[in-house]
Amino acid sequence: MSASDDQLAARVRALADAVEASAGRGSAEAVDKARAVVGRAGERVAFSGSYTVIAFAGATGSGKSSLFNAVTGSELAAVAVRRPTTSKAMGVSWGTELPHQLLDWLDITRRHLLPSGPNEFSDLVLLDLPDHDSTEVGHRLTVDRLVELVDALIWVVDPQKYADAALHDGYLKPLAPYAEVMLVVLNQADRLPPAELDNCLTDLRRLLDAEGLRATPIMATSALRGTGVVELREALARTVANKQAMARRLAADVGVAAAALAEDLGSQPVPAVSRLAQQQVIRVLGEAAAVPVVVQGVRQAWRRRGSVATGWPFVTWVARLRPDPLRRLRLDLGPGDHSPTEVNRTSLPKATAVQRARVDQGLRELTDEAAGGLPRGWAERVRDASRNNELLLLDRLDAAIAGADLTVRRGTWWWALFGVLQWLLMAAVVAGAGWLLANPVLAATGLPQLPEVLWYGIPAGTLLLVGGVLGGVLLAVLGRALVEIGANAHARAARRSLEAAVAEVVAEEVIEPVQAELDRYRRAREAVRVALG
Ligand SMILES: Nc1nc2c(ncn2[C@@H]2O[C@H](COP(=O)(O)OP(=O)(O)OP(=O)(O)O)[C@@H](O)[C@H]2O)c(=O)[nH]1
Ligand SMILES: [Mg+2]
Repeated sequence: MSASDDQLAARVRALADAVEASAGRGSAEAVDKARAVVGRAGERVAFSGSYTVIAFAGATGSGKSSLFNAVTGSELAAVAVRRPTTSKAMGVSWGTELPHQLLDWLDITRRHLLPSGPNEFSDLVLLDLPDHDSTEVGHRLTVDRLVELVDALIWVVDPQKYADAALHDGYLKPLAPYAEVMLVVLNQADRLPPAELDNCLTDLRRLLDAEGLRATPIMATSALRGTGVVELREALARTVANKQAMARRLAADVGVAAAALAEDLGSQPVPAVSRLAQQQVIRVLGEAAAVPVVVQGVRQAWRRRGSVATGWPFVTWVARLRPDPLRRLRLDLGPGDHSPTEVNRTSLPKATAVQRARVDQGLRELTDEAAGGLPRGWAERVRDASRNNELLLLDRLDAAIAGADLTVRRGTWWWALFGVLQWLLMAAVVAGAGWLLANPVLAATGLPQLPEVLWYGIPAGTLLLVGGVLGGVLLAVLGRALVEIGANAHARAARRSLEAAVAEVVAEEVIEPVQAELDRYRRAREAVRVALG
């Protein structure tokens, strides 16, 4: 295998990749054509890549069959004055065995093996085609089908019809990418005086050049007189010997298909999902999924639990009566608390219509950005990728939030310390009050008074009572302030972890599918670039 064969194989593979990536997204026509080229290339190489298939094509009566006979030195092709004469394609080959598989693939049923001899061409399958401008539709269909399959084409024209629009607009112009594997033969040269023949050839050359067929050689022949037949045989022999016709033809096929795909894919920069749009979606989804409610719940729960733990015991019983905000939202579960069979539903408020509309808009903005400038089929897929599971999205968010570790349950170590101090201070209050009440009670019952104990010049009972109350209240105030700081810190942490949970869901459900589609588009673009060669 030569380097150019390797390169062709790489281009065919790239075209196959582009087809695969574009399936269901790109223009169905361009994708189907490219797929057909990939299939054809594989088959053509498989069915005897060593042969070169060359066909005589042209208008009826131009002399295709006559030239075919002249070149092959046979009378196999029917030549006649009535038009059209050839109605079925015919193929010949030289040597000991016909390349039946190749001829089957070409669907040529009329086939002949020519004996080795002076007119022999090895590794050539030569075809005589029906006319392309026939009144018979079947003829044109045969020509169109085989024009797609053969490796090289010899267009036979005559002095009357060499400029016919049917040939130039219908075939030559659209086949410009195949200029290198075509040859135009002006037959019936014997009908023109030499000067006119030159004019005719000049005019033909000009026409072809204008049609992008500069690379297509022209020559004059007369099948009747045998003029130019030797040169035509030499041209055929060269084409066969250099073994490039098939590869060139396939390369041109790949180029044409890739160009159509490239046009369909466009050349604008591949869009991307911006951070801003992503953050916007995370924010509105977070709101719709009640993240602020949970954050506030965490703050309140911390506050409530902290003040119960550190507050003045005489009043904390009131706080105990208030419902716990997180428990009300059924969020007071550490990660270990989820039993696997239990559907982990929270009792968060459902998204309001306004919140849902914002989510919708956020998603739309994100996808508009990601689909911006993409061809329609691709843009639709990007939209599908991000929007096909909105309900699922909210459900997953709910579960993610319920699953987030809010770390409120555990409280903090100094709460216990404050709690112990509060109980000690309360004990002091009780002891002080008891002491102060004891003497009047003892006096009334006639029992001896307790001895007066002075601490810092103040009666101990008074000091215990007042100190206990003041200490308790001050400790409660201090605890309150510290709890508030903790509540805010925990609310912030909860917001972070909830937003991370939302971001993860957004990444999995929205960004990754959209990104996958954009990556696929990029892959298609890159593959087409390689296929273009
Ligand atoms: N004067 C002259 N007549 C030719 C030449 N080549 C072919 N003819 C005649 O032109 C007529 C048509 O020739 P064919 O070879 O049957 O033409 P064709 O292109 O195969 O035609 P279809 O099979 O109908 O498409 C026949 O009468 C040939 O004898 C030539 O070089 N000079
Ligand atoms: Mg014919």
